[in-house]
Amino acid sequence: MECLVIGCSGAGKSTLLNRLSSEESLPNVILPVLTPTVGSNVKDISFSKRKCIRLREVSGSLRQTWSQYLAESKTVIFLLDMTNRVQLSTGQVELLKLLSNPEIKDVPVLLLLNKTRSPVSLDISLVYNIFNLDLILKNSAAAVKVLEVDLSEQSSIENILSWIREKYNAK
Ligand SMILES: Nc1nc2c(ncn2[C@@H]2O[C@H](COP(=O)(O)OP(=O)(O)O)[C@@H](O)[C@H]2O)c(=O)[nH]1
Ligand SMILES: [Mg+2]
Repeated sequence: MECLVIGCSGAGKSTLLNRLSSEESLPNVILPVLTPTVGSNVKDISFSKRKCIRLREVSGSLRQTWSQYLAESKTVIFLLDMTNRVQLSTGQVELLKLLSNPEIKDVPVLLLLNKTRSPVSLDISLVYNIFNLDLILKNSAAAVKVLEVDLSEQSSIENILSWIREKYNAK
């Protein structure tokens, strides 16, 4: 069962797929500038014992279709770009829609507050306040784990990987 990777355009979905599926170890890196994905994009991560998990990115421009992928998804990773003030309200609406969808009930969600190492990243507590994030999480039908990350950092990638391993029971 796939892991659905969603979030507004530029939030870091393709970067996440690339970082997680990379065969190399995961040092801190300078991230390349990517062109926006149009449509959907898949990458596989391999674990030992031939366990393979497919990550499916569906672009921000297709956000009306995100919910259609829930039936095939065992987990969801939702990214929010902490440097993009303009996009945050769209992100909030989409997150609310996702978490109030009846299909999300048995689907664990990983909410990534991304780009937190950027000098123009918003203050996390401010985002919690503006977003009413605690309330959103409290009322969510899905189990939501929140991580503050920066995809350039090895430690962030490792934290994301361990969440995936736990949910798929993969070593
Ligand atoms: N500083 C910083 N930049 C990031 C991070 N994640 C992604 N980016 C950059 O944000 C841009 C958009 O990322 P991309 O993965 O294409 O976003 P997508 O549209 O959600 O697939 C790219 O130039 C990435 O290098 C991050 O954690 N920190
Ligand atoms: Mg993309």
